[in-house]
Amino acid sequence: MDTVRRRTTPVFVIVALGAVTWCAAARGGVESTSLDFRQVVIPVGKGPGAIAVGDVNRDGKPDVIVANEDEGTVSVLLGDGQGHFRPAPGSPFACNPNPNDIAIADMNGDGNPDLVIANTQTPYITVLLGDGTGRFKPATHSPFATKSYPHPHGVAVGDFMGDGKPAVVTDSWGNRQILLIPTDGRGNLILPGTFFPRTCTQTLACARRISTKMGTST
Ligand SMILES: [Ca+2]
Ligand SMILES: [Ca+2]
Repeated sequence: MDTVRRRTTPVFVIVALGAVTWCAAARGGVESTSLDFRQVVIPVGKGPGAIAVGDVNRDGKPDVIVANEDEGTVSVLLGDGQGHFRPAPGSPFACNPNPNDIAIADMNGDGNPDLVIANTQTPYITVLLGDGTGRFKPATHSPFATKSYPHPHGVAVGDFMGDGKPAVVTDSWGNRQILLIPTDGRGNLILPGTFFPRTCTQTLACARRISTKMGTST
């Protein structure tokens, strides 16, 4: 039976900032190192779980995306490159129930990073399109009802089809398969996608079989 992931606390994320100090004595060749860490606590939504890192506002500094599982939102925390974070305008953003995993990719080809979210305990994958400032809104047809069995848990994005468009992979845990879903390059998933055959043990063979089904070549 699948486990329902629920948390009541905490409602923050912790970032540990560290520095390593290396010392060498002038005499005797004694060497030592010390570690200096400080903790930064950042409030987010209820039931924080999956975390992803990407530069969503395109300022060259990494930002943090947190899935708030118990309230169906994602918190977007913009980093200043010095270990400090502030919520993006409009954060947190609604992303449907039980966000369990996050992938960051440009789903509509506008150069701005977007979010792809697996909504576990539901059949859905949610796509939120970014405007390059840290704000997000749902893609036109989001959320997308997949055939994952019993439901998605994890999600990743890549140009798996070699067509220049992002494709989404998610698990189908109940039948020991992976589901590959192409997109239209405008932020929308093209369903139902194709399952990796459970009998397929060689990656290249799998890719060829999937490409044949989808009418593309490897
Ligand atoms: Ca940034
Ligand atoms: Ca985009």
